[in-house]
Amino acid sequence: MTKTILTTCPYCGVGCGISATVYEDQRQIKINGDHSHPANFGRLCSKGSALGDTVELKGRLLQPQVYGRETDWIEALDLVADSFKAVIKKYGADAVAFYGSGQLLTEDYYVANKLMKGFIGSGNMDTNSRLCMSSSVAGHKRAFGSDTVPNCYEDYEHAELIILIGSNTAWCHPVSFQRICAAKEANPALKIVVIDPRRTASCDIADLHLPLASGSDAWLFNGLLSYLYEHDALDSAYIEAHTEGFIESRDSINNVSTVQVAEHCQLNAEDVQQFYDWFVHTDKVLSLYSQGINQSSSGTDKVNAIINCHLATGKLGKVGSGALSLTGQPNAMGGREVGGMANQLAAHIEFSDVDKVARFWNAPHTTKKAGLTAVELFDAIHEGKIKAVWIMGTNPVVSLPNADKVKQALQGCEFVVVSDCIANTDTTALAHVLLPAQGWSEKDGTVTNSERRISRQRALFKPAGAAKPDWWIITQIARRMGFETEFNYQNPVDIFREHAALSGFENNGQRDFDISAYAEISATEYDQFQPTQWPVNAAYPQGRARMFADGQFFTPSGKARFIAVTPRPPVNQPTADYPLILNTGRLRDQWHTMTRTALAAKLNQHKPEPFVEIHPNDATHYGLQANGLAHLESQWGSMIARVQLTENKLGSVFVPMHWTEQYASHGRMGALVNPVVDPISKQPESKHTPVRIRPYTPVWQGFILSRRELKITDVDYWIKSKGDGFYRYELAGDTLPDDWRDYVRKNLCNSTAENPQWQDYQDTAKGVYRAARLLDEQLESVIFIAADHHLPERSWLSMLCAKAELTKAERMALLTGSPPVGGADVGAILCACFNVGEKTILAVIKEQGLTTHQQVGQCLKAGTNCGSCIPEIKALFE
Ligand SMILES: Nc1nc2c(c(=O)[nH]1)N[C@H]1C(S)=C(S)[C@@H](COP(=O)(O)OP(=O)(O)OC[C@H]3O[C@@H](n4cnc5c(=O)[nH]c(N)nc54)[C@H](O)[C@@H]3O)O[C@H]1N2
Ligand SMILES: Nc1nc2c(c(=O)[nH]1)N[C@H]1C(S)=C(S)[C@@H](COP(=O)(O)OP(=O)(O)OC[C@H]3O[C@@H](n4cnc5c(=O)[nH]c(N)nc54)[C@H](O)[C@@H]3O)O[C@H]1N2
Ligand code: SF4
Ligand SMILES: [Mo]
Repeated sequence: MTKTILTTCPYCGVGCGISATVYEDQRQIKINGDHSHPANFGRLCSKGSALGDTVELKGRLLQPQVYGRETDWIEALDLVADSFKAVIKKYGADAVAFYGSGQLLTEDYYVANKLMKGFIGSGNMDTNSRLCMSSSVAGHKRAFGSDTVPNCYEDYEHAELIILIGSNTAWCHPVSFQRICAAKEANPALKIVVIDPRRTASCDIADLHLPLASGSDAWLFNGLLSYLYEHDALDSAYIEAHTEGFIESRDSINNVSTVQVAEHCQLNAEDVQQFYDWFVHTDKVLSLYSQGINQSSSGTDKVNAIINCHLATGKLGKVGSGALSLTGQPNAMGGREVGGMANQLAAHIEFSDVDKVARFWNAPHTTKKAGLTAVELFDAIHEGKIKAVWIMGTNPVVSLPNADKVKQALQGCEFVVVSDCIANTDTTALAHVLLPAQGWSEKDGTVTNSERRISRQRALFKPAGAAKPDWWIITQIARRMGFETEFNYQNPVDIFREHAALSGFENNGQRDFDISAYAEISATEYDQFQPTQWPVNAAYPQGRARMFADGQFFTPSGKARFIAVTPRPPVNQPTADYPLILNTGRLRDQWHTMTRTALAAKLNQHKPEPFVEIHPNDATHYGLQANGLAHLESQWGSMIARVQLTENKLGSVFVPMHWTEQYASHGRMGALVNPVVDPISKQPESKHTPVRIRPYTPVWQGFILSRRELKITDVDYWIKSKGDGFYRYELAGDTLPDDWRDYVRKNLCNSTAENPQWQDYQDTAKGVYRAARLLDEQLESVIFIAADHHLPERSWLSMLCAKAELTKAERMALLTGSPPVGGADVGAILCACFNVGEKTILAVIKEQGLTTHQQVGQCLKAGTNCGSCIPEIKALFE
């Protein structure tokens, strides 16, 4: 029996609609893009397309646990409610905290915030959005008087100049990137500027890449404002009618020249000039920005420096023109709506209006003061001021800066509760109570994407094990804490109705977030909800695509505010001890701490191991070899990563944020990141930490490919990666085992009853050992050991692991690690959708004389589904 259900992707803030064909009996789904969804019109990226591979039950948290023991819901809920009550009674409400996530659904988030702020009466509800969007929120509020994203995705198709600022859209918002690529193909006059210290995949379509010095964006945009003024490019009528503070912000800038800007930002003056000229001479300019702007100790100022330029030219909230902060998480925007952040109340109500919320909720103890923000909150846990914490849908031991301190904080905390859908994460490892949450495909509710569009996530399967929806778990605790009537919801639509009603409560057009049209929504209407952009109220019953086109803002005067920005460099500058700048960010095929994407073999092929990108000259300077291992260290912590040489900026290295202790022994990069925050938004400076680097030279290196998952322990460095039908382990050791055969027997064979066929080969002088085990003609496992990183490619052997039977030639060639003559080695997989390797692509390019990625697509299908690999395919032509 199959059924087709429309739902929304649980990954990035593009918020793509999915049409899922569900095979309930087998717990399987077939994923397609939803052609009717206005965020993606049927397109999906590699991560969305691979969702079907992440719904397996292996590794799921399926039963509540208290102190390491499985139990039922009643014991777990009672324990959590009683423990929170006891702490509050003894130490006060501010001794407890919730730490939530932009991956909760709006309904979950709403009740968590209501419980903490309204009924426990503390502001200590913060969220991982603090690490993500808080600078944008603060910047919006300063400029517009409200946290409003003015523009919408349709503007991609109308813009004449698109500026990507600190955003690797190609990898992080791939479907938006595809829309921009299509817009450029349709209109070759559309110009794209990428502003990023790194050369990223997004630069592939750039007419101009400005590889500015890390953290120097405010200089660049202040320079632009000055240039607009000097070149008579202001929209004076707009400034006069719709803004305030222009003179102050212009005067604060002091007429910087493009040459000065270029010098400061370490850019080419002609390039800066070109960028400024395009801004001046283009009517429809769209700025898209993300974490290269937000994650900074002056992130809020940078957001305003960008918005200032749009206000000065009246290019805001108009068709094809404006500023659009790309939200990261699927429900980062929903979290802002419900007041998920410690300094915000529900429905975009400020603390100055707390009385409104308190009356609406009938909650006289609603907190009147903001709570602690993420970094402060975990510091307070570390200091013992917060004694009980409940973490929901986030993995702070990995993702917070100074993550070793976060780990210590939780280790020392009296009572740690974690709700997650995955059993083993670096954070669940430290919990006293684990609450199994339903994950995507089971839960039901709403999310809001980057363009303010509310969509439904719908349940596809019956709940797994004893897992419950987050809203249910939270309301059960609330009821046990004595708030039965206030949390008496039966299903998500009850909560959504209340959320909608609060948005309209005593609003009178004063607050941007107003979805009061849904205050009485019926269960059927909620079931059939069509993706809609807020506000949705009497004035805009069908929703509203763009805001502020009329020049009306939510400040007391109704005018937008210019903010005078004095650029500041990142707080911690490189020193002789820590001479390099560590930049961190995302990869195309992994989502954050990999708890879900690492389950999909397809998504692990692109980049299977934590790595550090470094310029070849820096690598030489620090004695590093390509593909060797490196030890990175900051004042706060350390890690080990594989060296990748790239045309990175000199003096700067890049490390992906994704690896955890579940998948790598030394890959948790959060340990290194400086815990410096923006004074206004309190967002951490995750893109800039001084570090040092040196080669890590173990005595041996090697890899194992095994059909069975292994438990590899006595080794100094390991990583684990799930492949298609096998597991891959990369290993390194500081001491040689006495006997490799013993080592192999211990680590690779877990049953003496097995009677495998062994082949092995040893060259002790060279430090080489290789062994392969066959079981019934199938390759069961291989191990390759060398004195350094010079080992055969994994791709051919990986392919053999997935084969039902090896040919004689393959068996003969096994221990060489290379295919027999005529056998195919596909190389590293570039196209995750169709499993096409680099070597295969290179071969057809050469054999058939191909010149475009479209031709490669015609031959091999590579790049024709999600398109995320197109930049890399194009790079092969060079
Ligand atoms: N594949 C994938 N997609 C994702 C996610 C994921 O985990 N994986 N996560 C989602 C989430 S929550 C978020 S927040 C978004 C983030 O989306 P992005 O912000 O696009 O992603 P990042 O890689 O964190 O950082 C973007 C770029 O900022 C650059 N940068 C660093 N310092 C500076 C600077 O000083 N100035 C400028 N201009 N740029 C700088 C980095 O080099 C990097 O290329 O992605 C979302 N999409
Ligand atoms: N150095 C550095 N640090 C960063 C960043 C960076 O660029 N550099 N980026 C920052 C940003 S922008 C972000 S958004 C954060 C992200 O960082 P995190 O939020 O820590 O990362 P995730 O892996 O998304 O964690 C989500 C957790 O929730 C679980 N989960 C999934 N669905 C559900 C659900 O429905 N209910 C519950 N209860 N649990 C669920 C997942 O299994 C996972 O354990 O990292 C931040 N940290
Ligand atoms: S772009 Fe990819 S990850 Fe983002 S919502 Fe769409 S399918 Fe999901
Ligand atoms: Mo994020």
